[in-house]
Amino acid sequence: MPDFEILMPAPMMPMISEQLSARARLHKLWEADDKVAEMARLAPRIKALAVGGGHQPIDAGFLAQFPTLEIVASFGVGYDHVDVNAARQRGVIVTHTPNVLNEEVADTALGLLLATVRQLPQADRFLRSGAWPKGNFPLTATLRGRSLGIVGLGRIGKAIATRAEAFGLSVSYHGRNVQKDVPYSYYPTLLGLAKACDILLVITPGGAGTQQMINAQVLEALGPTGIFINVARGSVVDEPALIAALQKGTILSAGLDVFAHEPNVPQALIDMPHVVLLPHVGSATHHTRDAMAQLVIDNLLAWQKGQPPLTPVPETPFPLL
Ligand code: NAP
Ligand code: 8YV
Repeated sequence: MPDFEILMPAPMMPMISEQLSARARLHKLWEADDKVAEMARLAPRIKALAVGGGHQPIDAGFLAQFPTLEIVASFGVGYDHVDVNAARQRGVIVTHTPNVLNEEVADTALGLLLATVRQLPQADRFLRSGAWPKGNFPLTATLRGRSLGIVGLGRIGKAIATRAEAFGLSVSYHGRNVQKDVPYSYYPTLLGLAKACDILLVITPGGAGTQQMINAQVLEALGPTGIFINVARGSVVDEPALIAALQKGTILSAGLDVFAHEPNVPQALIDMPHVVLLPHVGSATHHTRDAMAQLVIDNLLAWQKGQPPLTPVPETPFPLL
C-alpha cells in the first residue's frame, strides 16, 4: 500500500477520496499551499492519477511531469480532456467510466428533447410569472410525425434510440461505421442525415475527430422546422454558427446540455427564450455519479493489486501492445 501513490490534482466526489485514502496514499494537490512545490516533490513517486471530467487538460506536458506514472483513472465516459496518445507513448493506461451512465444520459437526452419541442421550461416560467390568468400559453411544436437523426449510435446513442422508438419517433443515424443488429437507417454522411431528419441529436465523443462537425451547412440542411439537441460535447458544434442559425430561423430551436467553454455560456444563447439550456447534467444523479465514482476507484484498486484495469479506453488497451 504505501508505495502506491495516487495524485488527485483537483477535488473529486468525496467517496473517491475516502475509499482511495483508506487503501493507498492519496495526495490532494489542491490542498497544498504551494501547489508547484508540492507537485515537484510528489511527481517522481506518483503511480496513478485520479482526474475529473474535463476542466484541466491532461496533456502531454502534464503527463511528462510523472516519470513513474502507470495509470490515469478519469471520471466520465468522455475522455477528450486526456491526451491518450501521449499516455500510450509513455506506457500509461487511461481508464474511463463507460456503460454505468448510459440509461441516465439517455433519460436526460429524452427529457431535453421533450422540453425543447414542447417548450416545457418556458411554460413553467409562464405560469410562475403570473401570466396564465391573462391567457393561455401559446401552442408549441410537436413530436408527432417527427424523425430523429442520431449522430453517434454508440452505447448512449442506442439507449436514446430505444426510448425514441417508444415515443413513436422514426430513428436514423450517422457514424463512421454501420452498427450491427440495429433496425435504424444508416446515413454515411452527416449532411445526408441532417437533410433526412427533423430532430438532429449528437452523442459522439468530443476531440479532434468531431471538432465543429455541426456547422452552418449541417444546420441549413436540418431546416427551419428542425431541432438540434446536443448531449455530446460543446466542441462538436460551431457555436457561433448555431447562434446565427437560431437567430435567423435557419432552424427552429435547440436543446443544449453542453457548451464550447463550460461553465461559460454565450449571452446570445441565454437571451434566446426559445432554446433550452442545461448545465451539463446528463449523468448528474446521485445513483449514476456514485456508480461512475465506484468505477474510478475499482480501476485504481485493481491496478494496485496487479490486476488488469476494468475499463481502459480503446487507445490504451491492457496489455499495451
Ligand atoms: P461510444 O459508445 O464510444 O459511442 C460513440 C459513438 O460516436 C459511436 O457510435 C461512434 O461510431 C460515433 N463517432 C465517433 N466519432 C465519430 C465521428 N467522427 N463522426 C461520427 N460519429 C462518430 O460512446 P458513449 O459511451 O455512447 O458516449 C458518447 C459521448 O457522449 C461521450 O464521449 C461524451 O462526449 C458524451 N457524454 C455526454 C454526457 C453529458 O453529460 N452530456 C454524459 C456522458 C457522455 P463510429 O465509431 O462508427 O463513428
Ligand atoms: C460527466 C460526461 O458529467 O461522462 C461524461 O463524458 O460528460 C458526464 O457524465 C463529466 O464527465 C463529469 O465532469
